[in-house]
Amino acid sequence: MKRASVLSMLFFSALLLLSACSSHAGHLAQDTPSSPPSSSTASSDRLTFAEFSLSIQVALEPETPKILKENELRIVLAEAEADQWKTAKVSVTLSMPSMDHGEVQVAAEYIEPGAFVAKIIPTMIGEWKADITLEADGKSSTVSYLFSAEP
Ligand SMILES: [Cu+2]
Repeated sequence: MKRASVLSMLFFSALLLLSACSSHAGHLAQDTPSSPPSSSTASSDRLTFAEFSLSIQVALEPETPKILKENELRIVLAEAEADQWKTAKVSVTLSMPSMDHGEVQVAAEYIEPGAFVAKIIPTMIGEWKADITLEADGKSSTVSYLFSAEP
C-alpha cells in the first residue's frame, strides 16, 4: 500500500513534468510554421542604419543557425564605405520576440574590410531577433533582423 502510493506520487509528478514539457513544445510548434522559410527572408537581408544613411547586408553562417552552437552573423558594408566605418562599434543583441527570457549582447568584430562578424549562440528553437547596433561619432543606430534557429 505504502509502496503503491509512492509509485503513484512518482507517476503523478512524471505526468506534471511531461505536461509542462509538452506545453512548452506546443508553444514552439505553434511558432515554427509562422516563421518565414529561410528563402523568403532574403529580401530583408539588406537593412539601413537610418541615422547614418548606411546600408548593410546581413548574412548568417549557417543560413539557419544551430541552437547551442556558435554561428556567425555577418554585417557587410559596401566596399566604398568600408574604410569610413572600420572604427565603428558594432554589437548584436539577441532575443526571442515570442517569449521573455532576456537578451544576450555580443560585440561584432571588424574581421576584414567592410565586414563585422558577431558569434551568436541561440539557445532555443524558434524565431529570434537580432538587434544590430552601430555606434560612431557619438551617435548610435539600431536595425532588427529576424531569423530562425534549428536543432
Ligand atoms: Cu525562447
